[in-house]
Amino acid sequence: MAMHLQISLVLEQHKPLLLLVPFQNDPCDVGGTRNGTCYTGAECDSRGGRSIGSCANGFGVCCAFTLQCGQTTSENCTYLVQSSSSAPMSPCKYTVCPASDEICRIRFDFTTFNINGPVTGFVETVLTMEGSTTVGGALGDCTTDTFTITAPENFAPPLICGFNSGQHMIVDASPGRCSDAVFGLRGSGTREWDIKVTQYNCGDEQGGPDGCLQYFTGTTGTVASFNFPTSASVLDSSATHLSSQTQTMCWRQETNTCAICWIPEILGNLITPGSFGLSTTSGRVASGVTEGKCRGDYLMIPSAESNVETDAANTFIIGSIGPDIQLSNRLCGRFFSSANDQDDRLASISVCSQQRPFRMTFKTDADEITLSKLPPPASGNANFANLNELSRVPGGIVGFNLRWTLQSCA
Ligand SMILES: [Ca+2]
Repeated sequence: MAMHLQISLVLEQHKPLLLLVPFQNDPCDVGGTRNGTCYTGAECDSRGGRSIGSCANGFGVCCAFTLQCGQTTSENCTYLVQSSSSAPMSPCKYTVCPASDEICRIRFDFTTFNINGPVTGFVETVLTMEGSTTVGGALGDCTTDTFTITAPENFAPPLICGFNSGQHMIVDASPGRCSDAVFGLRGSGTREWDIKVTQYNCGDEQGGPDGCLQYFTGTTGTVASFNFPTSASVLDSSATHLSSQTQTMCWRQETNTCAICWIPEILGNLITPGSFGLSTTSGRVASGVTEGKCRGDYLMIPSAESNVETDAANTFIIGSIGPDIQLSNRLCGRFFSSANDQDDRLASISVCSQQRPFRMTFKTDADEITLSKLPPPASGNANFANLNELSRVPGGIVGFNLRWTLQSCA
């Protein structure tokens, strides 16, 4: 970071004394919800920032930057803000350029993120509709509002829409190449967002490893697919994950941790939807599915294992892979489980991995599967979990919201 010299003139005993006070242009926090960068008052003004307090023992000002639609910044710690009380322009494009050639990662934290959502479905305990439907092609598509971030010379994040407060995205940066964060807004609706943009130097562990769209630290937390209603304690039947996603999530291996486990934040059952549901099943009943039968939408977890002898809260045994445990790399279906036995896939249990680095990738294709068997059989319904993602709770359109916990080494 550039060293800055603050020059102060002090009169002492009638002789002028030039006092040089060096300080770094470090991030500063003066309370409240905004952070800034420490600059001199004049420098903050010339850079288009706003002073929100003092720093460097009063020699600098904590300078906050808020970007408007259409503007460009190369300042670290910039906010993209749209209040719900005013109508945003569309498209609203913010251009974020690396603050220096040393920047490798740019992180966008969605403190608030509310735009129109995708086409949603409605999951029924047993869907009794007759005939086939073509709704599956549109489910999860962002047909009105969209948000994208470009990442020149690198993998771009997936296109998203809907509710994403609490989520974040990190892009890999290349020297001199700017990223465009673009809101495309069509039709009516109240939108609001408050996004903090932080830049990280190459090699700064806080920025997370290259290629990780999301990066988590600490020993426990939650992780969700985009547009998941994470603020709801009861899941609505119309919760629908987005189409065409590639979401790579990475975790820091904290000191003395040797495994990571995940379990749905809302467990759910055959009547009440839980916070996991991806695609169809291999059989007619709602169950967890693994490996090659997960083709359209799935979570990829290297060497995932479910220990059925332990309860949901989990007492995972590090370094032990029992004879009844298989290692899976893909999970999908209606319950979160990688258990070897089919009976142990009729409810969600914790899934753990001892493979490092700790990571998981969420993939979805362009469509949801909403077939029904023709003609309906005499039993009255033709829609099984293996044919229709809207039939049988938990549905296959849900996506995921999982609690994760790092496990201490033995
Ligand atoms: Ca799909």
